[in-house]
Amino acid sequence: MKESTLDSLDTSASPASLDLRARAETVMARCHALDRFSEESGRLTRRYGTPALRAAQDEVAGWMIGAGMSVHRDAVGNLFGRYPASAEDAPALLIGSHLDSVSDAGRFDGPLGVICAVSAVEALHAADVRLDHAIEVAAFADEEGVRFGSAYLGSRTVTGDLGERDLALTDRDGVSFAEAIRTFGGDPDGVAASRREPADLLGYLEVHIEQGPELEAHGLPVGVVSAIVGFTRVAVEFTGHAGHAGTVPMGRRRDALVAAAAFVLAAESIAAAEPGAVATVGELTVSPGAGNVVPGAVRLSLDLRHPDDATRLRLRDQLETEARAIGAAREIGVGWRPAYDNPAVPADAAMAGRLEAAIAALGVPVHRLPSGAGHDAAALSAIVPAAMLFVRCAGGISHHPAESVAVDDIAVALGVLDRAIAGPFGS
Ligand code: HGY
Ligand code: MN
Ligand code: MN
Repeated sequence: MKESTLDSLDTSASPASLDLRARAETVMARCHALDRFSEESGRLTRRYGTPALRAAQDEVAGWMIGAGMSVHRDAVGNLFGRYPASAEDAPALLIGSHLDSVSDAGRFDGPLGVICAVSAVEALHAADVRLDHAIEVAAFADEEGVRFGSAYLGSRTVTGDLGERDLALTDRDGVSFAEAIRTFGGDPDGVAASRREPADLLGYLEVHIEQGPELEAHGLPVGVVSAIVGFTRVAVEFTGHAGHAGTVPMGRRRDALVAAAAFVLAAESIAAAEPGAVATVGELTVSPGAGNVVPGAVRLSLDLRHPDDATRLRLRDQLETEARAIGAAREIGVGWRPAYDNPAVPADAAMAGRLEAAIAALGVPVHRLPSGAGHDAAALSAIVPAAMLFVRCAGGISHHPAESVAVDDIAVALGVLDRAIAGPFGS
C-alpha cells in the first residue's frame, strides 16, 4: 500500500491535539455536510447573499461556537469566529477562506480552508491552550464573484477596498450588490466601518486546494504558494439588430452572436499564442434568446490571467482592440466594461516561511508553487502579510463536482496549520 505521508509525520512537537487523522476525518465530513446548502438541487451552487449561503454560514457558526469562539458578521455578511488570546486586546491572526461557490462547484474550494481553520481552533480549545494572540476564523461571503462578476467582495470589505462602484454592481436580475447586502441582513452604509485596522491583525493564512496538478505530480500532500496570479475580468456587450430568422437575408444581418463567437475564438487564439496566458469566456447571454430570432445582443464575461501584470494588461488591450475591430466589420456595437483588474501578488516571505518551517517540522518536503487561481489572500495582502498552504487535489480538478482531496493530506495540512498559527510572531 502506498506509504501515507501521514504515517511518517513527526508530530512530536504538535502544539495541539495529535490525532490529526481523526480531525481530518471531521473536516472531510463537514465539507460534505455543507453539500446540502445549495441554491440548486442536484448540484452545488452557493452564491453571495443567497439563503443557501446563509444556511451554510449558520452551520459553520455552530462549529465555531463549539470550538470556543464568539461569532459575528460584518456589514456585507462575512462570518467571523474569534478565539481570544491569553491577554485582552491582543492582535489577531486571521485564518480562513470563503464559503461561496461557483456554479456546479466542488465541495472543497473555500470550505476546506474555513473548516481546517475551525479545526485548528477546536484543537486549541480542546487542549485548553490560549496563545499570546487571538485567532480569528474568516468565512468570506463572496470570493468567487459569480453573482456580481467582481471577485473578493467579501475580503475587500475587510481591507477597505470596496467602493460605490462595487455596491452598484448588478446581478443577472438587475439586483445591486447594495440591495443584496440588505437582503442578506447586512448594511451597505456600514461597509466602510467594516474595514479592519491592519494594526489589529498579525497576518492572514489560508489553506486551499491547489486546483492544479503540481502537488500530485510531485507526490506531495501540501505546498506553499509563492505568488497568486493577476487577473482581469471584463463584461463585454455586442449589440446588433434582432430580426426574423426566416426573412432577414444573411447579407443584411447584424447578428450579435456571430460577432461574439468571433471574439470568443479570437480570445482563445490570442491567449494560446502567449505562453502563460489563459483567457476564458465562461458566461454568455443571448437576447432576445429565441430560436427563430436573429440575436440582437450578447453579453459575455472575459476572464484573462497571466503571471506577469504588464503582459496581462497588454493582452487585455489587444483583446479590446480585437472586439472593436470585429464590431466595426459587422456594424455591431461593442461595450467593454472592465469589472476588475487584480495584480499578481507575491506571498509574504515571513508568513510563507512559517508554513515552510511547519512543513519541515513534520518531515514533509517543502515545495513552493504559484497559484493560477485567485484567492482572498490576494485581497488581504493589501493590508496584512498573507500566505497560503495548498493541499493536493485529485487530478488538479476544481470548479467541478469531481473536486476531491484525501483525508491524509488534510491531516498533514492540519499539522502544518497547528504549528503555523502558534506564536510568537515577529515584532
Ligand atoms: O477564479 C478564481 O481564480 C477563484 O476561484 N475565485
Ligand atoms: Mn477558492
Ligand atoms: Mn474558486
